[in-house]
Amino acid sequence: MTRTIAVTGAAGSIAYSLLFRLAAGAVYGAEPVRLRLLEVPQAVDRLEGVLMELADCAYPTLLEATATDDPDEAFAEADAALLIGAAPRTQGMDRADLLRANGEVFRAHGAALGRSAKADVRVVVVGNPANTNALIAAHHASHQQRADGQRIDPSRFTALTRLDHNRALGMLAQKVQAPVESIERVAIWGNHSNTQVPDLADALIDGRPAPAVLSEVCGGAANARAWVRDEFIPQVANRGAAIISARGASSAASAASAALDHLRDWTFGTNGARVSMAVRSGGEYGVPEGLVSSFPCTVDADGAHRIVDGLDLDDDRRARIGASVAELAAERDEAAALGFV
Ligand code: NAX
Repeated sequence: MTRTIAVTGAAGSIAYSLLFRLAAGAVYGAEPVRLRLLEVPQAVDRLEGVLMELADCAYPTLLEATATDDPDEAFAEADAALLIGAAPRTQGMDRADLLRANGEVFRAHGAALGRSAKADVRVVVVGNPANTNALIAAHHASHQQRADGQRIDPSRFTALTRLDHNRALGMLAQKVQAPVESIERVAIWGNHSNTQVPDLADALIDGRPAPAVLSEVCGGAANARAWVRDEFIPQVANRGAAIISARGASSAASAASAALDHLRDWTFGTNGARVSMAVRSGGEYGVPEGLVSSFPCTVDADGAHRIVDGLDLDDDRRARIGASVAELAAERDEAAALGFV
């Protein structure tokens, strides 16, 4: 089966790490891919250079790669779309300014996806503010008249919190000196912002509850709780800023890797493992219906994602999740006030 994948912001930093792995089979293995790269008109020349390098890799799995500045052309018959392209956050800009600039981008991209992509397209929004951009794009996609009479369901739009999830996994693995594969059930809740809730209360390390293992490592349950509260949660939530200050540029390779993990798991299933994805809420865990919020999810073998149900959240997690979800609700209200939804 040949897959058609659209990637926006394709001349940017994250895409430069992502496209080569995608073309080489990181998501679809030996299945051939067609890449449709979208950029703003002024970056299409740079994109030609990326196309040359892709051709020079001579990947057996890369059937074709094309570049355009026309969203409908980029999204035509797409099986998946990685929406990385976004208006950059410039000096002095806060999240509200960013939302205003990106509302236009995601309104246009959502509408074009709604008209041109396959009805069962999988959309992964990476560009920030990712959750609310996904909500805006889903809204406009689902309101398009299509030639085939179908309608793209808003649940086909997700946002990337897998990077936060992977950061949490990496940090916990380092703390307890255990391989990443021995850790399950880490979760990220809420917004992809510093209000997010990294959660290891239900995590298992080699099948043992993470809080018990941490208690041994930290010298007692109180120390373990302090490590989670004072180091783990703030460091995961602020990792992006730490990388910018260390590297002088925002996370690119790790963001690319996480986006590929997200799309691969969503396409082929997680075999019961929990991953974090920002998905449309149906009201689970008190998150208002329609918000795109991060939850622990599993994906069935047929590619249907499900929010893990029945988790018993303590007061601390409830309060933190409530605060992050309140931020998402405020972003949605602001998007509504600006006419984006
Ligand atoms: P870059 O500035 O390197 O690249 C972005 C590219 O998008 C540029 O080439 C630009 O021309 C293009 N672009 C802008 N508007 C476009 C449009 N309307 N159509 C098509 N292309 C358009 O940024 P990069 O480092 O690649 O980051 C991209 C986005 O990812 C940013 O919004 C960033 O904040 C976000 N991130 C999200 C993360 C997540 O976990 N959800 C983590 C990493 C990253 O911070």
